[in-house]
Amino acid sequence: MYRATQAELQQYEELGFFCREGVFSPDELVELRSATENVHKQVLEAADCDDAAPIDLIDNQKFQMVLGSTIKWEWRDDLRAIRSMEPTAHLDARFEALVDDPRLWQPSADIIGSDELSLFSDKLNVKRPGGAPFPWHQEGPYWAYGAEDLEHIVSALTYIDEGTEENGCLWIIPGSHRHGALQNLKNRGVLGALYTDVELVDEEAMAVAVPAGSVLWFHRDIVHGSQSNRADTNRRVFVTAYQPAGLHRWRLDEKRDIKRA
Ligand SMILES: O=C(O)CCC(=O)C(=O)O
Repeated sequence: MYRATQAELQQYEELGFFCREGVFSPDELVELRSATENVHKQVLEAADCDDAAPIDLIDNQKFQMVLGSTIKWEWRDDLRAIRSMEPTAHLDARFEALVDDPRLWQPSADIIGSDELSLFSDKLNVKRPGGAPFPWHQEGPYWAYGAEDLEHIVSALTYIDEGTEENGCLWIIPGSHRHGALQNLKNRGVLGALYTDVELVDEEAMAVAVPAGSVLWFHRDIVHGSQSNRADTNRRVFVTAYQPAGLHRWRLDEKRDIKRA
């Protein structure tokens, strides 16, 4: 019913992505925003507890394990906010249900070429006003450490808020997935190993400016990143990555097959 069309599959192959607008209704978005803020509140409260795990500083960026999730905190000290966290769905039933939503998994199944899927990862990107940029990178080289079937993983980004250039929407380099895993940045600390040297890419970058409720599917090797949020509103995205059924989740000793209605 929500199957990927031939035109979408062709665009995915040629450009490494496709987008559908109007997948989630305004009422559903109200619930997803409430789920996001519920998760954010739980994490802040747990991180404030005396027995919270210590913060790890990697290249001056703050990481912390909270409630079974790896939290990447905002760079700015005055902005006490999550920048990104993985996994997320276990902290709110509405995200858990989203993982099994056929509007996400059916087109993903068509891209992967398998109708039985499992969840590879689920991540929440919360970009508050003033939230930090995300350097150019590819998922593939990062996932290569631990994925059981790297070639068959696809990401689906659910836009809980609209993405605009002002609020730090995603930027992608269409067609860059065709290069496979690209050279990473040298002499840029530990995290530089995860960032792509875009000097070596000829294709032009484009901003993915889309309304709230859209879903973007993209290839693991497409080069992407984002700028800071210069707007006075949030830019929140939930990212699910799917893989064939029966495989372990990203860095978890657990499998989670997709439940078909
Ligand atoms: O949401 C963003 O700003 C970019 C995040 C990103 O690139 C990612 O989650 O892989």
